[in-house]
Amino acid sequence: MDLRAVRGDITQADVDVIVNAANPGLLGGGGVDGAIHAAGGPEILAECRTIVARLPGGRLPRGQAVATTAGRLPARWVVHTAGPIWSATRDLSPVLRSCYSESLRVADGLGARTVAFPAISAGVYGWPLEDAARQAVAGVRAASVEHVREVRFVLFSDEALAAFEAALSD
Ligand code: AR6
Repeated sequence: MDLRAVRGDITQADVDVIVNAANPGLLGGGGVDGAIHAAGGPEILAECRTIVARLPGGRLPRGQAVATTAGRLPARWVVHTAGPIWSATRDLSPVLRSCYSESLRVADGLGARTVAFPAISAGVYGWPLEDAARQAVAGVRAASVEHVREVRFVLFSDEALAAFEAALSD
């Protein structure tokens, strides 16, 4: 797998799968989640509603991932994952790494060759950027895939890009 980091808006990424930093309710929100639903259109939310209705308790456990159509986006599918909320007292990093490895497992199962990730949990969920980047790279490297050949981290700021570039060169 080729791993790279770029600055950009993930809704515009020309890849097979974009990953959404969603929440367990899967019904949209702010940040990258809001941007994906706004750009992709109502088909994505409709599919999320169907999926969530079938999940135990109506929630996607944090660290797991599910796929929907990408609606009007250039990507073919959106894989939705719910990251952990940053905790200064509990180490939830296995859950954050799982977001990446599980999303890749789901994308690979669809036959995706190219996958774009945002910095999961590094916005509203408050995860410190440098560590979020390290966990992201570790989570991707831990995944075993058959089809995926490129993973692109699409970062929304120069600061996030620098953090991911540093994590990739470690
Ligand atoms: N493209 C790429 N990255 C983006 C974009 C974009 N268009 N927009 C924002 N980011 P966040 P979280 C970056 O808050 O921390 C939502 O309400 C952003 O700068 O979107 O996992 C969900 O519904 C940051 O670096 O996700 C959940 O409730 C990164 O994406 C909650 O927020 C992640 O920030 C999830 O919080």
